[in-house]
Amino acid sequence: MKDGELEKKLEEIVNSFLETSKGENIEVISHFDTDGITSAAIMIQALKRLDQKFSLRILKGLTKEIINSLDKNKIIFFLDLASGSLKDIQDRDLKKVYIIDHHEIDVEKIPKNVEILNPELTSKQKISSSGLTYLFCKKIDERNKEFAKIAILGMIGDMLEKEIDELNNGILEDGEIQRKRGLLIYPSTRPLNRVLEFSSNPFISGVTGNPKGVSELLREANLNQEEGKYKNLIDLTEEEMERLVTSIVLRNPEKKHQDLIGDLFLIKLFGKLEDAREISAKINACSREGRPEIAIGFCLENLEYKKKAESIHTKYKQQLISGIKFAQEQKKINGKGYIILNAKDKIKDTMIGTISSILANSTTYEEGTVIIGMGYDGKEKIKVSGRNVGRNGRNLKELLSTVMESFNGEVGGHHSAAGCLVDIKDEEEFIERIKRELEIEVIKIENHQNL
Ligand SMILES: [Mn+2]
Repeated sequence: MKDGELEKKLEEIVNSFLETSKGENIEVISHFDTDGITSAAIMIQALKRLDQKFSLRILKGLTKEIINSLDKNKIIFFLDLASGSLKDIQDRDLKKVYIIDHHEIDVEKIPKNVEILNPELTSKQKISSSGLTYLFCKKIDERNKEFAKIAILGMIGDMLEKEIDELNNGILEDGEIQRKRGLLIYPSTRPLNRVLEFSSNPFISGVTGNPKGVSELLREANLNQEEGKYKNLIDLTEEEMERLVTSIVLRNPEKKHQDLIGDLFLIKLFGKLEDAREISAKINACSREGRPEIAIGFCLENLEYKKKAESIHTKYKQQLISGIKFAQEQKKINGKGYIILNAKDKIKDTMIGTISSILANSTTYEEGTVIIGMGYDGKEKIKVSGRNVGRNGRNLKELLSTVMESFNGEVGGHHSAAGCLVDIKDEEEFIERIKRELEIEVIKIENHQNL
């Protein structure tokens, strides 16, 4: 590893942990996305190997209330979260806390009793929590090398796969991962027609969710069935791959050729080579459906959980495709520089953020357009997701915060992707307020350009 400082910290924290944890109860608390799930899966297997007593909790987010309910007699091990909650952790005065994370840190001084492994403190190197957890566990016991492939899934889940080489610590070799250049559509291990039909990222107009469109595209690319079956993406020759990419670019003129091509990673799971992006999406789907324990069991290569994870993922993909179709056909509020899609109960609240992102990534709207998606949560709230088309756009976190001053609810997210929860009773008023705000913004930008 290049970064000596991070390496030193790693050594320190491993030694501290081994000394402090013997015979103690450990509570592992991790984040519910793919990076958090894979971090937890690696950690609990390493703890089992140490014969360590532990419990595991997976959270959507870490709140002050949760921190204040933590057991003061346990050693708490946070993964992929907690860097932004150090103040609250200090106030709780816990026995001993370990944190492995890569998010921003909220205090200048690390509280006593807290040991933290986070590149933000040292090299600022881009690495997932799963990668850090892997390095931690490998330092504890060389045999934990077997979890390298799980660490790769977390890198991919956090879209850090371009940094894998930077890690330079043999993580790909450790995990016996195969890499191949190709079209970034997954799963590359399944027949082409199926993969294209369910491709949401990239979203291919006229092809995603449309079997007839899929056949047309494949015919155009001169890719034909062999013995009644299309080839798997991974098995295409370079030339065939090239023709396929060209046909896709023709349908999405704004997508650049190089954005569609990248590294495909194949990992061996349950004794079979699988596309790492597909596995990562599967883990994510389980968590988003509120079943993180299935995602964990799947990462531990438990066959029973594999079946459950697959059925959740299949359902999730179908919902996603029908959500996309709905979003395309549904009448939207079309303002100047913005689109509001109020899906009501037609798109689930857990799906509305993803669908808004897909709309923002499709080539339907001009750069700078704001996409606002709204979906009911089945209780009394509406989940609102804001996304910018392209890299330049308005600050959506600020925009939603301004609108939400008139309602009750918190805003989360950042510049180009933000969201909030609104009471259903405020639906109409919220739409009016946000329209007004979006229009003011346009006027401001236009004035600015006139100057
Ligand atoms: Mn992460």
